[in-house]
Amino acid sequence: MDLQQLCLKVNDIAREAGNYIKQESATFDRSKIELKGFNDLVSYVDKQAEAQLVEALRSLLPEAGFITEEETATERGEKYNWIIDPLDGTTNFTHGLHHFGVSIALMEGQEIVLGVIYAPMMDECFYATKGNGAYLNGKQIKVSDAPALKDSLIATGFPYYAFDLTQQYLQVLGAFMATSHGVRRIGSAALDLAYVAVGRFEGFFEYNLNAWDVAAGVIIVQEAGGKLSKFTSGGDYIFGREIVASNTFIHDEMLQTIALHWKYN
Ligand code: 2AM
Ligand code: CA
Repeated sequence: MDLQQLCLKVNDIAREAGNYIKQESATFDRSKIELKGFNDLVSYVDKQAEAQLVEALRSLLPEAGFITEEETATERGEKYNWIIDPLDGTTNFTHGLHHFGVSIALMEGQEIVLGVIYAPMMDECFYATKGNGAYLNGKQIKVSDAPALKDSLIATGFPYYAFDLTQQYLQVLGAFMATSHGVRRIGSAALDLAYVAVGRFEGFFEYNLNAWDVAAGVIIVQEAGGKLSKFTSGGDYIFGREIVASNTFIHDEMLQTIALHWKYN
């Protein structure tokens, strides 16, 4: 299979789902929100977009299985699995904010080999395949070359459940505020990672994430020259529920800043 050709087809599939979400955003009202759990929002738009993606990806690569946020498809593939978040940034979407996107990754064995993130309101499609670089709308992208945390803009996500860790999270946040250009919280982990890849942010950290929030972003950051880990170095940052992404140069400083206040029980 030619991964790069496959990736261009996945670009089209992500754009199609993204355009559906964009179209729905014009008329969406909040009475259509359903709750999957506390603070866990979903709507018919998430579900419909996911159903479209699953159908299109299934005909593209019939032997692949699925790990998806809305669980439209749950069968696992022997070699290949798609990891999909049809709408990352649902809270933004439901409030009329434009930062949301479609996130699609392909995992071969345990390794991500393809990632596509499409932000329909900005018409930005970020994508990468293993060993072939990272791209935004057809142009190759690279992480920022800022050498130090003091020259960096850092992205994060606030805790929205498991609030027992909020106090130590806020201490880490305070430490980044005091040592960087500033901290941003845009509400889509997939776009946070894409923005590290394209050099808008130098770093990103968040805990309590799912594989579908980060899988596509991970390979896009890697292929753009960035670095990934858990809050301590290494680890399974795809299924491990916490992630640090950086332009590489500030990675150690980020881990040191987190380690000042982050305690595991
Ligand atoms: P989602 O929109 O697909 O659920 C940002 O903090 C990340 O956490 C996003 O990728 C978002 O993915 C996820 N998330 C889930 N519920 C959230 C909530 N209530 N508030 C903020 N982020 C949430
Ligand atoms: Ca989602």
